Amino acid sequence: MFSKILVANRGEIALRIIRACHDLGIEAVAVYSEADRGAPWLDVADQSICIGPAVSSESYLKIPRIIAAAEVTGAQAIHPGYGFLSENSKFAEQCRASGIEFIGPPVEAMERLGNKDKSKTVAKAAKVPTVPGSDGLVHSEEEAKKFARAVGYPVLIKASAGGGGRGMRVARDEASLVAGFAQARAEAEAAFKDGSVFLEKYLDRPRHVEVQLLGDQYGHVIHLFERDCSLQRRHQKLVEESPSPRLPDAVRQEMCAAAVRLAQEAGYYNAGTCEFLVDQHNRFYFIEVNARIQVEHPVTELVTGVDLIREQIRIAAGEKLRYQQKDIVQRGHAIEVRINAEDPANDFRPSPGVVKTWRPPGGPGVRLDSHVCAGYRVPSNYDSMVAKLLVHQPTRDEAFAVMRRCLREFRVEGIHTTIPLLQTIFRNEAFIAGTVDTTFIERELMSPKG
Ligand code: MV4
Repeated sequence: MFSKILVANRGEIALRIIRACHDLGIEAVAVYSEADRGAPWLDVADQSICIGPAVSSESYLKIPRIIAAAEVTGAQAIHPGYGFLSENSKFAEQCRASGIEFIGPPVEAMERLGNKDKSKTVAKAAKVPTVPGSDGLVHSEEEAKKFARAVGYPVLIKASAGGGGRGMRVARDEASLVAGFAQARAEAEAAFKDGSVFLEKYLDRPRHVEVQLLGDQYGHVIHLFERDCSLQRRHQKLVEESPSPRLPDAVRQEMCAAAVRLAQEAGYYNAGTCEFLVDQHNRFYFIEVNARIQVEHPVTELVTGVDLIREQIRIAAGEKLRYQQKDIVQRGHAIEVRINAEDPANDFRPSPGVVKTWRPPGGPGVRLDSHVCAGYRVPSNYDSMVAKLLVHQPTRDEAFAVMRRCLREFRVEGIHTTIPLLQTIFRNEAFIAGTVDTTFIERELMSPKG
């Protein structure tokens, strides 16, 4: 096992990883940018090193600085968290070249699954259902038209390197296909320096369900059931829960087994997530793999009792998986909400600044993952998430009741937060009934201009 790990991230996930290190008796080295100097999670680490200015490209994304920080502190491994360098295979490769263990999947699996059309090929090889599509990249307008005529409109143009909805266009007829094809390519080229796109049949009001995976370096892969992340706004998840409401158990079992097959096909190990879209007939289709730990991982930790960060570290150190599939059960119901420093009344404008009051909720079955305390200044340079609030209860109804109580109890002053929006969501009939899809927020909860 490692004796010292460098945490290449900030905020709540840095704190979460530092805590997991300490639980394993491992020292944790934190890195920080000038904007995060004096931040509260740095005190929890055993050591901290400044790696550059506020702008991420000069600090949290600067590979040579992070490797150098690991080298000078004698850290044997790096945990990348989520975002930043977490899915950068070049970073994983440079860790390997420097003799530092990257706490994540192997470089080869990252490359195999790193873009959407390649990962779809892997899915097909593993007999995992995929959305009917163009079977590879579409290079010309003519090819796009031919495909769309064959499968029928609407179709979705997707950037191969895409993420967060960027480089994605719905086309409902040939005119919008021609325009969307050019737009998607330009957007993907600008955002990812890779303008390649492919086409899929557009699914109407799908639900987003993802399967958590863990695999060791010896070919043993298990799933830890699913999370439903259908409640999103502009590709930002707001609420995640497990189990997925109204998902028939037979479909759940099939989807989880499919995710395991895909990971095995790709030679994947460590933690990862297989994302699916589920249509109104509960048919599921693979869309992409997230080759990292995700923001919403604690939902799975609550229902399964498995500490995913701890397992990531053990797996990276070469230990065998300590769970068999039969050991993993979904117990009760867990829900997570993301609390952002944004103003919902003002088009979700970021609301950085000093937190004057921070009085979080508590009680049985309540978990708060946050790096914030009273007096903390939320910087404007990074993601605006200030807390993840989770509840774990025997039933979904009880989880909702406790979440409503927690959202009422949570008092934050000095910055705006998304708490009022979350209060509205947890009073919404369709959400309570468990029938929401990925288009719900925009269709039902936002004013026409929102
Ligand atoms: C789709 C889709 C409908 N049909 N693919 C959005 C981001 C990317 N991860 C995949 N996405 C979608 N792919 C087909 N063929 C609808 C979406 C989608 C979506 C998916 C998951 C969560 C939220 C979403 C919001 C809008 C659209």
